[in-house]
Amino acid sequence: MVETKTVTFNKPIVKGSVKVPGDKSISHRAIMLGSIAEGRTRIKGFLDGDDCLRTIEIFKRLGVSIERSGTDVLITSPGIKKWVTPTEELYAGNSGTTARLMLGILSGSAVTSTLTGDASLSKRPMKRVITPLQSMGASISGDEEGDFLPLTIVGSMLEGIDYKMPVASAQVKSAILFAGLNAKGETVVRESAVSRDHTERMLQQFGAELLKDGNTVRIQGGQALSGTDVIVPGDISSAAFFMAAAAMIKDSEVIFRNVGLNPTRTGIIEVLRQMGAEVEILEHNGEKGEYYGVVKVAHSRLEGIEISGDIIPTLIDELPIIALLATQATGTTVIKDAAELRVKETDRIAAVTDELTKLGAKVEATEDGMIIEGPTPLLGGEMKSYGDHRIGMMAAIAALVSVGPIHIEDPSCIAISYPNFFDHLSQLVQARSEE
Ligand code: SPQ
Repeated sequence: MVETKTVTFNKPIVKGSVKVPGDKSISHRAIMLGSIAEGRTRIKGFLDGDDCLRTIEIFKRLGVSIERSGTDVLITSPGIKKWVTPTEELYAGNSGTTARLMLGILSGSAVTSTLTGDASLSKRPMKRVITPLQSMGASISGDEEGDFLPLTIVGSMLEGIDYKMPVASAQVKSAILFAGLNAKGETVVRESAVSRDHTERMLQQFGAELLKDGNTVRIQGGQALSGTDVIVPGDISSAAFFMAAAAMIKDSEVIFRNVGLNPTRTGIIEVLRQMGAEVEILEHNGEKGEYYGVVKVAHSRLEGIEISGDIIPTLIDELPIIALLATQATGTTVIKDAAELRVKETDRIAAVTDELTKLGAKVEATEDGMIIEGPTPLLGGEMKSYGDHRIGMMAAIAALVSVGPIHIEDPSCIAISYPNFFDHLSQLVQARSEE
């Protein structure tokens, strides 16, 4: 039987401060690079969510020693050249990042392995990664189409390529860079718009040399990495749910401590400001590696805006919660150039449109986005998560502005990126004193 969680509030305000868990994208990459590198890597602030734990299990099967104590991780690796051939399949669970980046890493390793995933991940396209990897000489085989997991990868000697990416995707870019690290010669990746650059930053932290020039990244193959220390800042994609709550609920104000401020991820801050919310960066830290800081978000009157073009990759995972926010803003919000949403853990354009429409919101799905008219009062009711953490969290935040309770079907998926989400939700919500 599918679990249901009822979330209900009576005229709430959100107030206080919160330290969201570690960044999911950075946590994956820290485990990956710590395992590719020879020696010891210590990670602090690791996200102990389901997806990142899958990445750890995969490297353990490849012979890497990984000890975890909460959000501290110690990796001791013999280096990619000395990994052992796994005796079991490598299971990526629900994690697209694990699957796609592992394809790039395993292609240039010395082991043969089979990568599998859950039902949702087995429907997500892998060809976008397989095509460039095969042109580097990778041996990847699967079903007839070769687009979906399970896939078998025979580690091979790869050749560098010069690749122009058809979609702005950090997963595709990272898979090629990881393969390029173990290929002969130079690998060049050209993006149409800059996607999150955590792989580039962390490769440099582990001692690799790479050149970044606008939307182009170049890496020389054959560079050996050595273990290092990595500090993972809080995930701005997780913070975004409470940022949106603070922005849309009258009298609310939330301070986010230690939240990641990498400029390839801060599109949500720009959108909140453009819509009229009060956003203040109280502290900005970090020189090398990742930026992080303290951010305050407070309510103000919100207006609909257009969100399209180069900003999309910097807030792609925030679009479900931005859609909910737009239902509470005055006027029309248009989201364009976001067709990628259709190939996430679920079709997020269809899921957001269907679930918000059920509550009485005016949301129209388009091929590459959504058009939302606001403000509309939201009713309570049943909302499906579709096993997608971002849709599950959007549903819980909808309960803050709906007149009746929200019953979330299958809320457990939220643990993929935010295991203590409901604790933080109840800590931040306060009852409004009678006016
Ligand atoms: O790992 P997964 O399942 O693909 O995670 C998602 C998410 O919402 O958490 C997408 F469904 O984030 C991706 C993101 O959309 C994580 C990611 C990364 O770490 O490199 C990059 C983005 O995907 P893409 O396809 O644009 O590269």
